[in-house]
Amino acid sequence: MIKLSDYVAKRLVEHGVKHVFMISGGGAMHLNDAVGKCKGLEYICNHHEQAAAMGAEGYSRVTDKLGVAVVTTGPGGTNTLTGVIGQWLDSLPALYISGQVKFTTTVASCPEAGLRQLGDQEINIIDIVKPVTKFAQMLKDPYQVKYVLDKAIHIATTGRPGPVWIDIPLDVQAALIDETKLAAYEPEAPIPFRTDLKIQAAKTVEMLRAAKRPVLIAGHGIRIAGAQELFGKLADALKIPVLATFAGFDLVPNDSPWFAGRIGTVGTRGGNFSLQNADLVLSLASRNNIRQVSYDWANYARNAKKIVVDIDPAELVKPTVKPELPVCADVKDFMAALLAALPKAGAGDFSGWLAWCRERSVKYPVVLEEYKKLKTKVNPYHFIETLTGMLKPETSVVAGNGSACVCLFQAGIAHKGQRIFWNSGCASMGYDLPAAIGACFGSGRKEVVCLAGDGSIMMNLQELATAAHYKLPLKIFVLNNEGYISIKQTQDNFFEGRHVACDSRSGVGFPDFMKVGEAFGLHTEIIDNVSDMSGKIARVLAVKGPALCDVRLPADHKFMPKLSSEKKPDGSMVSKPLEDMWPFLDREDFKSNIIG
Ligand SMILES: Cc1ncc(C[n+]2csc(CCOP(=O)(O)OP(=O)(O)O)c2C)c(N)n1
Repeated sequence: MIKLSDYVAKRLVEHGVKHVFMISGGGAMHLNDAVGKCKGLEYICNHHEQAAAMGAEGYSRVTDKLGVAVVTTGPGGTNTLTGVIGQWLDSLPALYISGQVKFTTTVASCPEAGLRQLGDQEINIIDIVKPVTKFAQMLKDPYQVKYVLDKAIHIATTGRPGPVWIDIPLDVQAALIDETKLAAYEPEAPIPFRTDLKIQAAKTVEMLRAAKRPVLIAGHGIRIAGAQELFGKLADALKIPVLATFAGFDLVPNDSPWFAGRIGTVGTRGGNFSLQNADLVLSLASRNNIRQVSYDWANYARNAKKIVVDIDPAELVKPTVKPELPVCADVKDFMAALLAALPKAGAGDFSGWLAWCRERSVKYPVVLEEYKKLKTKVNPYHFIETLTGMLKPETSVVAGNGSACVCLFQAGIAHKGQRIFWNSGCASMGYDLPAAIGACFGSGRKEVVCLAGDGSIMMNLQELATAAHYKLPLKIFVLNNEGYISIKQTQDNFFEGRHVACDSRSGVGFPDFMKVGEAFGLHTEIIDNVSDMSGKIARVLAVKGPALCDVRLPADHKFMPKLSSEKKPDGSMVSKPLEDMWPFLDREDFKSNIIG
């Protein structure tokens, strides 16, 4: 006989799980004990369940494996929600195991009573997480433990991945079970796609041959499918411009001969000019979200026929982008079929078009010369280009919301094979530090660079203690613009510059980050001018353990270029198409970038 909690820990190891992000609690006491004594499992203690959830995500993003978090009843579960939602939206596999009060004191044991709570610190977590997980179940029958655990892990990691949740009452956690009598889970055979990939691939080749200006869009799903290498092969075979997406940023290294910019509302001019002049878009495993297609989605690649490949049929019939050729398939299978269908010489000679696209990025660089000449403080684009240019491919970069991800997406240098990521769909402040901690454990404690806004880091500041405790080689660069610049810009654009809840003058106070770093026992550095920026970055990177660098940015820097609405004289706002980014180009110059 074995205690159920010990079986759970053992089974996790059998599934290849090595790390568990965990915060202890009375409601999870048997689980905590089991994880703690299980050989082959290392538990990582965060200081907030949101951080544990985001840590599990960062871990999953660098390992391409399941992230696991164990939390307690009540707030232990509810604290994770923002992390869970991020994984739901960005399709990342994560398993949550929560402790629950004894079954006889759960509301679930007496649903007819209409109670809010029966047990101490009880909350019905399953009903709360159901809409944002692929599978969520309270384990009531101890003999179902293997079935439920195996099923949850299977569901989390197959198809379009996502988070799953198992809630285990205390009495079930403690139950003794006979391992030989456990119900087993046999995954159902996947429903075969009705899509005939040979036909779809042939159609794609036909459309490529008919095109003059095709582009390839690299979506985050390529990584989810484990198809990065195949994608590289496909790009080499097609020899057409490749555009990077917000969530798939690091799939296209800067030195790729096919790289033609980054697209979307905070993309680059080069990327968006290429997209908007295309006559064929082959979109691979990108969900074409609003940040990519803009609110003016009717004008998204308006002259292009669109082939959209997605594993989730719902993404192919949504109200925004309407593909001429929707392909519901695992992108890896589709790419293999396309490569097989493609003639040796590719689908045509697109070298002139490719050169045109690549020239746009040279003509309209993100990092302007004037940024490099600031007398005091540093410009975030200049800083990020310099920092990322100095990194080794094996250093992962994790960013939070705001300038950290926007400026990184626009100006960052991605090296081949490097992991650079943030959460796109949830875009929560507070993501950077805990996800970077998770990435550090996932990469075997390799160096991780964390880019955090001064606003964002405040939301999970307690995790500096986690970084310090585990002596992680984490290099935290706080992009300190004395407030929420993302919000300030919106208030400047839409509310005549009335600042509300975005900086110290409007209610948001900040600490001295050097002192904060010191208080947590981190090496600290400050970068407040360009003169020795590279030297100081190098110093931070050379630190063995965790370091915090306070990077002083102007308090009024702007995201540039950026898609903005135009305010008409009557006060109405008009959405601009993606190619017409702010600051608006001189009209003649603008027109010179529009073909036809
Ligand atoms: C949890 C959460 N609350 C609020 C927001 C709305 N929001 C988006 S960006 C931002 C400001 C972020 O400030 P900071 O991290 O300093 O980055 P900056 O915009 O200054 O670059 C806010 C408040 C959010 N994304 N997430």
